[in-house]
Amino acid sequence: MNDSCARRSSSSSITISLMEIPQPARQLAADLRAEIRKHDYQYHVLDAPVIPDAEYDRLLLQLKELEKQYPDLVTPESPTQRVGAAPESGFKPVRHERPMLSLENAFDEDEVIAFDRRISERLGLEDSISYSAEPKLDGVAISLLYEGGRLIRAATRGDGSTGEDVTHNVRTIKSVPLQLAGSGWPERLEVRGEVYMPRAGFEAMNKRAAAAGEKTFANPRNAAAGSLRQLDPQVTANRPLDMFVYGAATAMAEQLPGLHSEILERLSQWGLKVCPQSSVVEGAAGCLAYFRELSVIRDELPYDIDGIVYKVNDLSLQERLGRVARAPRWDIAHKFPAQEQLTVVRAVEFQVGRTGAVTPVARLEPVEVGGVTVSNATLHNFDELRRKDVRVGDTVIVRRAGDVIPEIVSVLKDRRPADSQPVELPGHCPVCGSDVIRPEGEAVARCTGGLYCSAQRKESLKHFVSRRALDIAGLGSKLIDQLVDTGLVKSPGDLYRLTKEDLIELERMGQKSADNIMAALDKSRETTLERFLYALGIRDVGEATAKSLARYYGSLDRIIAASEEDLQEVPDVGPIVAARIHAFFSQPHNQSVLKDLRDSNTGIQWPETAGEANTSGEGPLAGMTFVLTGKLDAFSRTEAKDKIEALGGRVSGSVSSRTAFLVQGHDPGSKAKKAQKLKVDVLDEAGFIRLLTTKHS
Ligand code: D41
Repeated sequence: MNDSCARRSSSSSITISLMEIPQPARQLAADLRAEIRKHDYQYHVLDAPVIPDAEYDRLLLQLKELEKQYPDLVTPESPTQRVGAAPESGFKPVRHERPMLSLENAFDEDEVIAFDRRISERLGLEDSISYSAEPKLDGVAISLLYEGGRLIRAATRGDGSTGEDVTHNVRTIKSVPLQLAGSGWPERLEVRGEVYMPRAGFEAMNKRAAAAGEKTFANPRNAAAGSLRQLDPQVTANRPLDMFVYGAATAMAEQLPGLHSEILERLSQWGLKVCPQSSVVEGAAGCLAYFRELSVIRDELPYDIDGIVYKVNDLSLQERLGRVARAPRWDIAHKFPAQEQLTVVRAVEFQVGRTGAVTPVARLEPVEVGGVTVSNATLHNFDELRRKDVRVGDTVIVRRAGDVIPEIVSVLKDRRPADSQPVELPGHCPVCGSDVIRPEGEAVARCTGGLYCSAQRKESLKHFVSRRALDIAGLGSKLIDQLVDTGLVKSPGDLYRLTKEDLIELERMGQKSADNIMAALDKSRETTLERFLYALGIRDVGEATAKSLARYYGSLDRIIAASEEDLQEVPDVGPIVAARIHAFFSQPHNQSVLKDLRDSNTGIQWPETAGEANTSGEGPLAGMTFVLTGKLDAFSRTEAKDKIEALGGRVSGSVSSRTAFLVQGHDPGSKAKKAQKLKVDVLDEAGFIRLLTTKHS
């Protein structure tokens, strides 16, 4: 297509402006557009990009520059023109040239068989009928109008006769060609399809919205509809929309093939995106086999579908069948069992997980959702419970998708009992009675019971015995459950008081396994401080932090005695982790578990050392702690740290009264303020370099 012929809207004289644009520039613009269109098609329609994104961006930029230089070169179909201005008068009504018909539904196999039989009888055909079977996308039905291969209008279905003009928004969908590819399209072509939002894009978008405190969408369908209803196309352009087309119509029907499946193929050749799962099947049996096949892979598809549409493939047969009221006789939508159902909340309970996270769970009046009985639904965390405002007695919509835990989508507020009360977060753990705390700014509430809380105990024990902790081979997850359920083990110390006789009593436990476990327990008694610390399962104390703590203090008693401020001297321990460690050792329950592990005859031991904190290193900066903040010109953070350590000094992550110097670069953070408050000496970069060089010599 020659783009220079495409100018229709400019009021200036075409002859003059064409003369102003040198032929090579026009040619370059045409070439760039063809190239970009090809890559748009590869990327957005075929999902198979052939060039890196950066290369694509370069092509687009080149075209933009060219169009800036020669504004008359710009055409509405140029790939640079997807995002335009908002329509001044909102969404104008559009009368469809041919009504957008609706689909009849079939809810089970018998209805599909009856549909097929009706068609055969009506047509008086003995042979089985060929159908085009296509996934039924759960999105928004849209009509695209192409004139001379150019997209001139996009409209919603509306009531089927009149929809809304959403051209400005549909143009932003990259898989919708502004200009058809190839050749042979009818002069005026109407294409119909479904605009949808792929699940991954939907989830990412909702996550961002939730993080920004904005409204989230209940499902991809609502998100797609909401995105198309934006006045500002810039907003729509940032929404991950996509479109599959499923049909075409034109005044000159002879310009299109005679089979629906061939029309889909033709649309695909013209650069439109057709659902790749569409397939031609024979008779009712073929339809049902296809339906079962798709049911199996449904959850793996990147988009939501709510059923399968079967269409008589032969257009001349479609014609003979005609339609009833607003629905054709030649197609039917076979719906999947609903993924959402209404039910009533019996209770809201709180479950305690491994790290003490207290999670609200709704106990529901059992209801069948998509073939599975559901009686519990997660509410994720307390914020979510509050946002959805789920109360006991509420009628709610529950959704079950794939294997994920069913969740509550929303509450039907108008069915709420008059005396209902909002659910409160329990102040004490429902399992062990310890305080439940919910730090400001955190969504998760936690039981502070630690190793004492029986709900956390099993999981904590599993962590305690795990390979990177005390490494007690043979004590698997099932065994720990049994040991806790039988009451044989209540805390880690109990593990070391187990006898072979205790173990033999357990299910599926032979002599040999029991011997092996006893040996593994014995072996684990000789450990290291760092493994032991890690095994305690203190929140945010992973292997690396455990190692730092062990190396810095060298002894468990010194760690227990350390103040929050002291703990921040440990490399890589900031205020939050320091507070966690301190809180852990302050809990009476944890103290008694530790006392048990150390005092009674568990026999656990590890070598202790004086610890780096107490050994004055060698070198001119020995005993001095530095804190780095802001950006230095001459060194990276790591280089600065290496230099300090080479001279015997230490680098800490946070400022305390024990900090010798704060080294301050550009754009310092909150550490500078804290240093000022604590009257810690501050060195700028020049001062720091001077210190390094004078101490060095
Ligand atoms: O995927 C869909 N949602 C879908 C919708 C589809 N694959 N095919 C469809 N075919 C039609 C006819 C046969 C009437 C052209 C449809 C729809 N209609 C449709 N979508 C919304 C209303 C009607």
